[in-house]
Amino acid sequence: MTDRPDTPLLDQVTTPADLNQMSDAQLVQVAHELRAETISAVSETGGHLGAGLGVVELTVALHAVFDAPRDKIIWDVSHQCYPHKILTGRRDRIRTLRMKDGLSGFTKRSESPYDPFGAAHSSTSISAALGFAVARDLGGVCDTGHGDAIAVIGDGAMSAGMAFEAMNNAGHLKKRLIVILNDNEMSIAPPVGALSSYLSRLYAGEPFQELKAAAKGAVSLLPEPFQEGAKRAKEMLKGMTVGGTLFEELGFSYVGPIDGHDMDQLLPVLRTVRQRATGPTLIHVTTKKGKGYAPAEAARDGGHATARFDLVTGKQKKTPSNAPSYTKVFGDALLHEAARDDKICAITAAMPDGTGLNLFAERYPSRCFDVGIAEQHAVTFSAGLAAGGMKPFCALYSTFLQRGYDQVVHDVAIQRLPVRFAIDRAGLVGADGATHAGAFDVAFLANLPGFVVMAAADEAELKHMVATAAAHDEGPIAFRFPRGEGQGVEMPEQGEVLEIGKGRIIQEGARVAIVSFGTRLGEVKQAAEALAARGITPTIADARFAKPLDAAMILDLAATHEAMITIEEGAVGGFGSHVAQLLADNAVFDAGLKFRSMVLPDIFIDQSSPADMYSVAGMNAADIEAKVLDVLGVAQIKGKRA
Ligand SMILES: Cc1ncc(C[n+]2csc(CCOP(=O)(O)OP(=O)(O)O)c2C)c(N)n1
Repeated sequence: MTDRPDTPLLDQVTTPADLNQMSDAQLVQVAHELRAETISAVSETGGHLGAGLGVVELTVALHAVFDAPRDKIIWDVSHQCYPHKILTGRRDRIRTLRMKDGLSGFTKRSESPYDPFGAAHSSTSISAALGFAVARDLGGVCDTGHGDAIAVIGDGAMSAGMAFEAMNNAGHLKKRLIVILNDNEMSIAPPVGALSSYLSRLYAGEPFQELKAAAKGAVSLLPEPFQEGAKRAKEMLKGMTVGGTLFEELGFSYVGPIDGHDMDQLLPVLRTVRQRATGPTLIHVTTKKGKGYAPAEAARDGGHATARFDLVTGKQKKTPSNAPSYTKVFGDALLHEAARDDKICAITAAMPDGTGLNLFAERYPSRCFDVGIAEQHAVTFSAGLAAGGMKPFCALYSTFLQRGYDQVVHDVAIQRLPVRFAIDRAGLVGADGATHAGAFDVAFLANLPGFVVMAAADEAELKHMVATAAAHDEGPIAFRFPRGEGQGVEMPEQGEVLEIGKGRIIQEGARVAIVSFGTRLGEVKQAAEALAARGITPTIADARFAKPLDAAMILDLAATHEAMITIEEGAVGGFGSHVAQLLADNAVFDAGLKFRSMVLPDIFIDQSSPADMYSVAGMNAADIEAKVLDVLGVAQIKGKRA
C-alpha cells in the first residue's frame, strides 16, 4: 500500500473528539491529510468526489467545534459525506464505499450514530434538522442525546422547494438551528435559476459579511476580529438603506459569505455561532467543488461523480461498452423527433447530462429547460406546457419522479394532459443503492386512470417508445428504461409508433407463458435457452404496456398455457399485479391457471453491482429458470427422484 498518502495526524483521529485536542494549525494539517485520504480512497472505489473535496475544511471545522453525535450534523444529499465518514470511525472501511456489504455512499442511520439522518435525495436537511431542534426543545429522547442541529446544504439543493418550505417554518418557529449554505456555484451541472444569480450577487465585491451583519445587528455572531470591521461598517451605513438578505427576511441571522477553505475564517465563525446563536442562523460558506485535486477542479462538473481513477493522471478506469447506454439512445431519439416537430420540448430537473438532454439543450436551447432540483415544478411546468399546446418530455430518474407524485396525479393525470414522462434509471441501479432504486414508478403510475405506461425491453424498443410518446396526444404517457448499456440490438433508422396497449410475442412455446415487462426480457431469453435443454419451451411475450394491458394477448396466453409468469424490474403493485387483477376479473384462476409474478422483493436492497442486486432480488436467468421448473412442478419431481 505504498501509494497511500502519509497521514500522521489523521492517523490519530478515531473519533471527532480527537480533533478537540488539536491546535488550529494542526486542524489545518488534518484537513490536508483528509483531502489526500479522500482522493486516494475514491481512486479505488469510484463515487462522488468533487462535493466531498469541497467540504474537507468545513468537515474538519464542524467536527472540531461541535460535539457529534450529540450535535446533529446533517449533510444534504450526503454525497459529500466521505470526509465525514473518515473522521467518524469509518476510515478502516472507507475503501469499501458503495460496494456490496461496504459503506454506503451516503449517510445512513443504520451505519453510524454520526449519521443522524440518511439522505441521497436533495434538499431534506433543513427540514430534518428543524425536526431535531424541535424534538430537543420538546424533550424528545434520542440515543445520542440532543445538542445543536446543523444542516449543511449546497447551493444547488438550496434551490429546491423543500429547502424554502423548511426555512419558512424555521423562521416562524425561531428555534436555535444552524444552516450552513455550502455555495460552490455548482450543482451537478452549472446551477440555474434566479437563486443562483442571487447568491452570486451576495458576494460580488465588498466584504459582505461585515456590511450585512452590521445592518441587521448580527454583529454578535461574528468572531472578534470581524466584529471591529463590522462596527465600522455599521457606522458607515448609518442613514443608508440596506435590504436584508433573503435569508434574513425569512427569519434567519445571516453570517457570511466566508471562505470555506480558510480555517482561520471557518473555526472562529463556527465557534462564535456555537456560543451565541439563539434562533435560526445561516452561515454562507463559499467553496470550490473538487478543491485540491486538479483533475476534479478542471472537470466540467467539478469531479461530481467518478469511476475508479488513476491518482496521478486522474484518468478514469471505465470498462468499455459495446452497446450505447439507454440514456444516450433516449437523448438521440428525442433529438430525432424534435427535428421533425417543433412543439417537442424537454424538461430536466438539474440533470441535463444524466438524462441525456445535454445534446437537446445544445441543439434546441429555447425548447430545453433545466429547472433546477425541482421535480415537483418540473412536472407541473410540463403540465402547463402541455395545456399550452406543446409536447413536453419530462425526463426524470424514476427515484426522483417520486418527489413529483402529487403533481403527476393532480396536475397531469386528472386533467389528462399529454405530458411524456421519460423515466430513466428504472430498476435497480447498483452502487447508489436503495435510495436511487427505480422500484416504484410502475406501481404508482399504472394505477392512474388514463395513463399509458410502457417499459422498453431493449434500446430499439426505447426508440419506438419515444416515437410513440411523441405521437400520443390523448393523455399522459410514460416509458421507463434502466441505467446502463443496451443489449446491443440493431437500431432502427426511425422509431416506429407502437399501437397503444399491444404487446408482442417473442417466442411461441407450450405449457408456460412468460410475460415480461421491460429489460428482464434478456434474462428471460437466457432462461429459455437453459430450459430448452430440459425439453421445455416457454412462450415468451413482451408486454410493452403495463397500462393499458394487452388484455386480449394475456387472456389468450392464459387460455392456452397451464402456467403464466410475469416479470418486471419493479416493486409489487405494478405490472404483475395488474395482470393478476385482469386474470381474476376474467375468472381465469377459477379454471386453474398457475400464476407467478416476479417482482422486486419487499425489502430495500443495499448497494452492489446491478447484477448482484438482481440476484438478491431473485430476478436473473437462473431464478427465472427455477421459477418455471417450480410452477410446472418439474423441480419437485426431480427432487423426489433424487
Ligand atoms: C431530489 C433530487 N433530485 C436530484 C438529485 C441528483 N443530484 C445529486 S447531487 C445534485 C447536485 C447538488 O448540488 P449542490 O447541492 O450544490 O451540491 P454540490 O454537489 O455542488 O456540492 C443533484 C442534482 C438528488 N440527489 N435529489
